[in-house]
Amino acid sequence: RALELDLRAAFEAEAFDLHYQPIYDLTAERICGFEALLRWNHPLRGRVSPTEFVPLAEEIGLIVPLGEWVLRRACREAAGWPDDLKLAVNVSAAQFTSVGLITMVRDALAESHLPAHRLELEITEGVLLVNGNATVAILHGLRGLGTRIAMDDFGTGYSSLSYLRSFPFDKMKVDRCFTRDLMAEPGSGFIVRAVISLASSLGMITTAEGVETPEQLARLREEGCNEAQGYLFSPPVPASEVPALLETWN
Ligand code: G
Ligand code: G
Ligand code: MN
Ligand code: NA
Repeated sequence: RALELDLRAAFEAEAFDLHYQPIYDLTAERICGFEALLRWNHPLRGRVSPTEFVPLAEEIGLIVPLGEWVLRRACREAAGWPDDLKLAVNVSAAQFTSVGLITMVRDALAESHLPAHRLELEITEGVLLVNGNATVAILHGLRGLGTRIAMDDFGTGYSSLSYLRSFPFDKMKVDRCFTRDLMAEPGSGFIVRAVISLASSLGMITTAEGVETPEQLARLREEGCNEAQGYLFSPPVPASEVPALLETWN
C-alpha cells in the first residue's frame, strides 16, 4: 500500500508527466496525430509503468482527477500543434462511472481551444462490460461534442463481438501482440486481416499498434491498414520533442 500513498502524494505534487507517441497515416505518409501517455517518475523507484499505477489509480478512485489532469494538460499542449494533428487520450472504465465525464471533456476542449474533432478518446472493451447501457449513452454524449471514439487494444479483452453493434466506433486499434507475431505466425496475419476487414465493413478505420519493423509496416499496408504506431516511428517522447518528430517525418 506504500505505492498507493505515493500515488496520492504524486498527484498532489503534480509529479506526473505526459509523453506523446506519433500515429502515422499510411496513405498520407505522415504523422497525423499523437497519443498522450501518462508517466510517473517516482522519487525512489524511478519510472513506474502506467500498467502498474493506472490500475492502482482506478482502484483508489484517483483515476477520475488524474484522468482530468491528463486530458486538460494534453488538450492544452495539442492546441499548440499544427492544426492537422489529432490528439488521442486514454480513458479508463472507471472514468465512465463518473457522471461528469462529458462536462469534463467539454470544459477541457473549451479552455484549451482545441477543436473537438481533433480529440480522440481511446477506450478498451472493458468499458462496455461494466455498465453497457449507461456507457453507450455517455459515448453518444461524447460523440455529440464532436470528439472521435477509438476502441483500444482490440482483440485482447474478454467481451464478445456483439458490443460492436451497440456503438459505432470511429477507429479500432489492433493490439500490438498481433503486430508482433505478424511475420512469424500465419495466425496473427489472418487475425490482422480479419480485424481490418471487420473494421472497414463497419465504417471504422484501423491503427496497428507496436509496429517495430519496415517488414511489419509493408505487410500492414498490403492488408489495408490505415495507420500505424510503434517504435519504428518513435517511442513516446516528451512534448518538447514533438516538433523534431514532425520535422523528421512530415
Ligand atoms: O506507454 P505505456 O507503456 O507506458 O502505456 C501502458 C498502458 O498504460 C497502456 O495500455 C495505456 O493505455 C495505459 N495508459 C497510459 N497513459 C494513460 C492514461 O493517461 N490514462 C489511462 N487510463 N491509461 C493510460
Ligand atoms: O494505450 P496502449 O496500451 O496502446 O499504450 C501503448 C503502450 O505500448 C505504451 O506502453 C507504449 O510505450 C508501448 N509501445 C508503443 N510502441 C511500441 C512498440 O513498437 N513496441 C513495444 N514493445 N511497445 C510499444
Ligand atoms: Mn491507447
Ligand atoms: Na493500446
